[in-house]
This record gives sequence, structure tokens and C-alpha cells, in this order.
Amino acid sequence: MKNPDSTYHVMGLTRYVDDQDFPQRGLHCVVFFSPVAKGKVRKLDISRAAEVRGVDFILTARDIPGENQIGGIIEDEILMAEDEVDFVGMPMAAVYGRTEEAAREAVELIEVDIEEETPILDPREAYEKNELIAPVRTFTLGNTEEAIAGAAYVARGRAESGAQEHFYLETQATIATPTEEGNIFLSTGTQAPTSVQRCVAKVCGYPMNKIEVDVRRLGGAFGGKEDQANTWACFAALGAQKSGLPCRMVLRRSEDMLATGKRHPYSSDFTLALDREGKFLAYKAMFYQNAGAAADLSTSVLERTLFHATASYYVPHVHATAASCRTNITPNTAFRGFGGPQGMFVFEAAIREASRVSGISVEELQRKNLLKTGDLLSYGQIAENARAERCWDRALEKYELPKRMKAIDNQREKEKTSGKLERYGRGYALMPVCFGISFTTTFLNQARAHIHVYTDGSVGVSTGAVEMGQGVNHKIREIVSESFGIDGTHIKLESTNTTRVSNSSPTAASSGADFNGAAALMACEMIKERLFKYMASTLECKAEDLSLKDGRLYQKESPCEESWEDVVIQAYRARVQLSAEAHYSTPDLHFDKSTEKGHPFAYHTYGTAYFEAEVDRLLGTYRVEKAYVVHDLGRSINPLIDLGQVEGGMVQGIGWLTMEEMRYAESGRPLTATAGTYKMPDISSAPVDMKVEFLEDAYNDRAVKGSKAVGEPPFMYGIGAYWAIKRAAGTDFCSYTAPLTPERLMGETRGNRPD
Ligand code: LUZ
Ligand code: MOS
Repeated sequence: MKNPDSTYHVMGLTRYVDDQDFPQRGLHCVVFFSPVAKGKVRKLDISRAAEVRGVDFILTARDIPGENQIGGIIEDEILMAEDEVDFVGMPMAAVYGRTEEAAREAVELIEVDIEEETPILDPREAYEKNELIAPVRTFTLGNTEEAIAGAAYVARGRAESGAQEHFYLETQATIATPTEEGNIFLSTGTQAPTSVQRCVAKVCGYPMNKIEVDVRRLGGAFGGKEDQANTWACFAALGAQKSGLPCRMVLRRSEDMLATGKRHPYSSDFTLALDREGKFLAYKAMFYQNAGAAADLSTSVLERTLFHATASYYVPHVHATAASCRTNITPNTAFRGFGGPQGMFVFEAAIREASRVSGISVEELQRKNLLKTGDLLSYGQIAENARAERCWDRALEKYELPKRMKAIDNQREKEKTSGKLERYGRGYALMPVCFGISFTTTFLNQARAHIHVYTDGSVGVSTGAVEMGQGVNHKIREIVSESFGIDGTHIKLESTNTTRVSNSSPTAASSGADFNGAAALMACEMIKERLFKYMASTLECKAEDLSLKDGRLYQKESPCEESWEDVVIQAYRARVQLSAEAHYSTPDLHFDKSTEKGHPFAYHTYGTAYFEAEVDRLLGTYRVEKAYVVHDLGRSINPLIDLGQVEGGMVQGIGWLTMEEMRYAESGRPLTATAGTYKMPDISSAPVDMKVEFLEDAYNDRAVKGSKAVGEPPFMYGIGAYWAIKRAAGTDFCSYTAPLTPERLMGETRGNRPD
């Protein structure tokens, strides 16, 4: 079934927040950001700005009617600065003008005097100074020290990974409209409508029921709107609350890049011990997470790093510690993979180091230690139905990898013996992925769906899922279509609205379709049960014998006279309830933070990717030529959507580890917070030759209709591209630092360059 959204996207008819008609009398909000990373505020003077024609009012921290507090997990983040600033880009004042131009003119006239202090930018320095967001966490299994002491080989090292800008095409945006009795309606670009509702209510000093949040769709999010849409929604709501007028808050690209959080950079130490045959014995790691100036989701991100510290491998003895370190950059936030990629990158670096010290090939180490069904993970969960080896072996067979790898090895061997480096080098790498599916915060694993069947047989579906281009609405449409046996054109996916589906979890953790699809299916079943009960009474047959297919009622295998529409209208006239609300919560999840053990994930998603890259050893430039994937999607609900997710996630992962680099001046000012200075992967940097096979015969009994979550796992394939490039450059056993920009690669190949 074709996703109708695509047509509207291509025609430019899809409407995002700022495409709505905005009334002329409405106000436009522009925020004044701290130009200083750390310091005491001596003066904040808005008097000249307030005189600008067309400016209605300016709000500062003092004017907030509710609490100046937007921290979701830990209450450590204020909406607007009070006596101190903690990062460049921290909001200090909000100007509300009749036009955006007037508000921007006024922002330029705001004067501040800040007593500058030396900012902390490095997470290790923050750790030394005990600037921690929360107490450190440690996952342990077995006895690591003993295992290291008895090991044949021990690999030690350090790995660094960088920040990543989400670069969703639609920047952060909210339009707030006052309705009756001081209530506020918000049209927001958020992955978490309930989180916006809660946060806005707190800042406005309202109960939650006065705030209605509506989300039609987002122009991308990638985690950047899981928590950080809240800030901008608050500014719009405060303006509407004060003025009684509609208020528009839409960030410019440069504001968005300056003031919103990124993927967390990590600096990590590792020790990997192995026996003579290359079996992993023990892994020790210390992760320093650069959280930025406030918690945001950092503690959850940190936790997922620990859950993925040993990547796709079985390690019997583990000691992994992680510290969320407070620094003076923008509070970092959720980003596809959510700390998992950072943890897995370090383990892959440890494998390279282990290969260097043991002389055993990387691929042999990887294959030998892949997770198997029954293996115990450091957090107490046992790998069930592990498909790591199946995906790996199938990739080798399907893409004839042994032959390919051999050819590249031979070239390298030739160079070694002749002592003559070619200008262009080729390299390969395999990257297995194993990613846990569920929110690690157990209570978030719930969702609701509300379905109306109208008297003409058309259907409206509301869930807590937010459509952000990932196709969740269409997957739910397919589920409903199959359940009712009707064509998808009869089914409308409504906006995500807090008054229709309340207390929803963010659409995140790759779980949007899993949870909301399951709830939608349950609601369909409830309606069907009522329809069948009624029709059985009129047809004088058994309800169990009735089914719906091809727009018609069936009794056993034979079609009845009644179409879907007939059934619906007859049931309505018999006063049968044609709407249903269903609630889904993932069964059997638990986790005990005091022991760091439990069963946090419903299941794991597996896969393997193979990459080939070519490096120009003279210039340091490279191309990722081939990406061949075998990915376990369970039984895909919509293969085309899932293919898009796998390819898109993989390219985004390659971008993180290769070209995307966020730099800061010593003052803490970001140097790359514009589209012109931050290098994004585009279509020309995607692998030229990309092939994706979905693992066959892979039904998953832990998610709706046998499917598996798809959003995040493929992101981590990008780690393989990094190693393929390094192997091509001949620097695969040194300097485990990402991103691998051409400049960095040039540096790494010094002394290893063709004449
Ligand atoms: N968000 C969250 C997430 O709050 N908890 C999670 O475990 C998670 N995982 C991935 C992405 N977002
Ligand atoms: Mo996310 S990183 O699943 O918002």
C-alpha cells in the first residue's frame, strides 16, 4: 500500500507548523541568547529594545507566572537566565513583536553585561571537578579484574566520538493560540506532546488541562524534538498567555543550531581482555559523557550507553562505568541511537586494539564473539532469539564477502611487500548491530489509540504516535486496514492531540509503531467484536465464524451480502458503539536500578553491514563505495518505509562518524552553528552502491504483527564505514577518534602517505 504522504511531500502541499495561516494581529517571538558561556549577569537592559515600534512587550525570567523550570527528568534547567548564564545560546529574554522584523530589531538593542568566567568544555575536566549531572552508574557482570589478570591478550586505549547536529529540515516551531477562559491551544513540532503540555503548564502556572497540544507532523526530528521542543513551546505560550493573542515562535536555522542540544560527545577509556583463541574474556570501560549545562535527557542517554557497552558481543565479565558530566555548552539531548552508538563505537575500537595486540583479524574476533541465544548480558537480560550470527553469515554468503575481502587484503599485502603505497587505497569493514528495543525507563512503554468508525464506514484513527517523516501513520493505517478488511483510503490518521490521546510517551526509542500500532490493533479488535456480535444475532450464526475482508463481511470462507458499510450502518442503527479506545503496555519489562539488573528490553534488533571505502591517501579524501546490509526487521509491516529507514539511518550514522564536526572556541562559543560551517552528509556522500536485504523467516512475537522496530538500529551501521575508511588509509589500528574528517585523516596518514 502506498503512503499517501509521499505524494503531498513531493508536491509541496504538506503543511508544517509555520505553513499555517497566522493572523495579522498575532505576535512573533524572538529570543535573546547569552553571548557568553559562563558568567554572572551584572546587567540585562531591555529598555531601548522595548521602545522599538511594533514591539508589544519583552519577558525575562522575572515575568514568568509559573515556575522558571523546564527540566524533565532532573529539575536543573531554567527557561530564561536569572543571575548566571551557563552556555552560549541560553535564553535571557523574549521579545514579542507585531512583526518578526520588529522583534529582531529589538533583540539587537538588548544590552547585557556579564562577568565572564572560564567555561568547562571537556567532560573529563568536569569529572575531575566533580561537576556531575547525577551520580555515576556502573554495570557489572562477573569478576573483570580476575579475568583480565588471567588473559592471554589485553588491549587498552581511548576512544572519542563527537557531537551531531540533528538538522531536521523543519526548525523548532510552535504557534500558540489562546482559546476561552485563558486556555491555550498549541500547534507544535514535538515528538512528545504530553511533555510540551506538562512543561508549558508548569511555566504558565496552569494545570495541564488548560493546555492542548496538537501535532500534525514534523519535518524531521531524530530525537532533537523529544525534549527540546518544550523550550520554544513555552515561549509561544507565555506570549499568548500574557497578550491574549496568537503567538508564533519559529527558530531560524542559525538560532536552532546555536541554542538546541546535539548528540552527546563522549570520551572513553577501554580495556578488552581475550584468551589465546580470541574469545573475549572481560571488558572494562569508563565513559565520560559531555552533557552540556543541564540534564535534559542525559541520564537516560547515559544508561543506554551502558546497555550497549558490549555492542553485539558476548563478554562474560564486564565492568562499565558512565559519568554524565556538566559542561558549559548547550544541554545535549536525544539523537537517534540515544547513547547506544557512543557505547558501541568504543567497543569496536577495543576490537581493533585487540586485533593489533593479538594478531587475530578483526573479522575473526567479531564473528567468534557474536551474541548467541542464551547469552547473559551485563544488565541481567538473556539474549533470546539472537540473530546476530544469522545476519552476519547471511551477509557473507549473499554478498560474496570472503571473495571481496580477499581481493582487498591482497592489494594491501602487495603494497607491504613492495613497500610502494598506491595513491588510492581500499578498505572494508563489517559492522554487526544489536539494539535493545523499549524505553529503558520502563513506565514509558505504554500507548493508547482512539478509533472512530463513522456511519458511512470511513475511519478516523488517533494515537499517541507523532508522524515525523518516518511513516508511523502509514504503518498504523496498514494495521487498521488489514484488521477491518477495508482499503487504506477509507482510513484517516488524525493529528496527535493531547485531548484525544492523553499522557502519551514521546514518539522515540524506535517504538512509535510498536506501541501505537499495537494499541490501534486492539481498538480495532474491540470494535470488530461488537460488530460481529451484532451481525451474528441478525444472521443467526456464530460470531466466531464472521470476518471482514476486501470491504465485505464473510461467514466462514464465503462472502455475505453485507459490505463493510452495510455492517457499520446497521450496527449504528442498533445502537452499537462504533468507537474504541485501547491501551497497550509492553509486557514483562522490569529493571532495578539498585542492582542494575532486570529485563529492560522487549527484544533486540540485529543486523550486519559490510562497507567498502576508497581513500585518496594524498588528499585525505574518501568515498564510501559500498554498503551491503542484512537487517532483521521481523516481518516488515511496510518494506518500503523500512528500507527508507535503514538507508537513511545508515547514511546519518556515516555522517556522524566522518564529516559532521561541531567545534567550539575556547570561550565556549560554537564555531560551526550554521549551515555553511557544519558539513552534512547529502546524497552525494551516501554509498554509491547500497544493498539491503531483510532477514528472511524472521517473525518477531514481541511486537505488533511480527514486526520489529526500525528507527534507530541502522544508524549504528555507520560505525562500519568509519573503520572501512581507516583501513583504506592504513590507520585502522591507531587514533580511535571520530569524526574522521578529511583533515583528521590527513593527519593520521602522515608518514603513511604515497610519495
Ligand atoms: N528516549 C527515552 C529514548 O526517553 N528513553 C529511551 O530509552 C530512549 N531510547 C532511544 C531513544 N529515545
Ligand atoms: Mo529518539 S533518540 O528515539 O527521540
